[in-house]
Amino acid sequence: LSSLDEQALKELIAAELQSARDRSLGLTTEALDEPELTAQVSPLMSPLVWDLAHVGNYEELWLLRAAAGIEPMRPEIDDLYDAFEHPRVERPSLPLLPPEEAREYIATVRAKVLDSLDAVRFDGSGPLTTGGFVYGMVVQHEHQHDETMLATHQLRKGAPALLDPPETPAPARDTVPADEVLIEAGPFEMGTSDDPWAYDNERPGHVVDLPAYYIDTEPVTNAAYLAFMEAGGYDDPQWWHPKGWEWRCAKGKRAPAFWTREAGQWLRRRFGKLEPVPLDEPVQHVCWYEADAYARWAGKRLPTEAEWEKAARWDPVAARSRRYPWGDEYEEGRANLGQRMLHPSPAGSFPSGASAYGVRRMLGDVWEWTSTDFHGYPGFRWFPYKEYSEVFFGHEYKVLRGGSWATHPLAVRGTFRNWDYPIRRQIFTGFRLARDAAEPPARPSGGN
Ligand code: AVJ
Ligand code: FE
Repeated sequence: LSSLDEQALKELIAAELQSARDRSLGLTTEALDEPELTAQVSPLMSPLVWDLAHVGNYEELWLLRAAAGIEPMRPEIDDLYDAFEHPRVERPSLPLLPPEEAREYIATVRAKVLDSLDAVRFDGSGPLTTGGFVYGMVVQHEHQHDETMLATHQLRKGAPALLDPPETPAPARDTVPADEVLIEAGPFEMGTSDDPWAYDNERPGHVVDLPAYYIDTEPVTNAAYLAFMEAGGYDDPQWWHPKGWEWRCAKGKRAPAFWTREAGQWLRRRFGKLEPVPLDEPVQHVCWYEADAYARWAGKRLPTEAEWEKAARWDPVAARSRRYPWGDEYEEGRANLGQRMLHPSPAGSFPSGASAYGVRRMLGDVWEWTSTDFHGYPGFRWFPYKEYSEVFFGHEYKVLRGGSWATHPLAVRGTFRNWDYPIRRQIFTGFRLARDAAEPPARPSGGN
């Protein structure tokens, strides 16, 4: 990105806006009728047609009004699509644009964005447009909502509306050389001060000094998680955080979301289809409390956010942090990102995505819970609006890292931070484990 001249960057932006839109329209296809698009499948989610018009309204606010100085097109609908005015549970009862009108509105916004792009300067006219930042923000925003729409599809009951893409050749796999690697004590650079499309919460770059620790080379698999279940993990309060045990008892949970047991076999419902739980894929749809309980049972713990990032980005030989685990440039085929399949990949996949330390699949497959609460880095300043991240800082949210199979490559990097409540399971989330290097594992090799 930083190496492109303004013209080339604008061409890339136009192409990426288009591909995000193709994706959004694919998730709200006309194969879904109006009742499907306007229904609320869960109080946790918006109707799909809300997400669709919301991405267009956000684009109008930031790219037409703020960046290009164009008059509001439909100021009367701003309130409907303001996520802070109306929590998700209220959205189905709002007078939302019906699907056809929503598609028309977002297409009109887009046409005006492309018309005005030439005239907007990416240097000198202020931080919003420097390096194309606000365009990058809008592309990432649309992809974030596409991932949210995938979670809505996953929660939806009834016949499948999304189909697995045609089988592509299985990604290269090999055996994982070791279960965990040692990350030696020492400082590393966390976050970034110069990534042009990084969010405010990824900034500023700062040095963090960590004691030595071990981190798993791969996310915890379904097989390993099943061992925890079969060992009675859901029935033993000693493994659980007190609030986690409360959650477990109140909700009566005994397995990851979307799992059911039939005739002695564990099945999962994935986008409307029941299938055997694939043992070698990372466990998905577990909340922070489940990840935390598993970790305690395995004699380990969740990594802190800083431990996750050092293992993913730090190159101890060059003594610098990389943008991606494998280097500074995104390269196709090194991670299961971008909805290339509708599930995580099996253990051993994407060996070429390993970090300098040999830690694998840090990006893609499943978001990973960390033990860290969501806070601003030292010197944090909100930009360009407080409601992207600052209003969520505190002790309520846990940080998630690395993106999932549903995350677009432009919407994640080694510094990217996501967050959610510790009880949430509809997101495409798993975890990996860590432990202090100073102490031996409490159980030999844990469950992983
Ligand atoms: C960064 C994924 C927590 O989707 O709720 C979307 C991003 N901000 N619209 C979300 C976001 C405004 C946010 N997460
Ligand atoms: Fe949004």
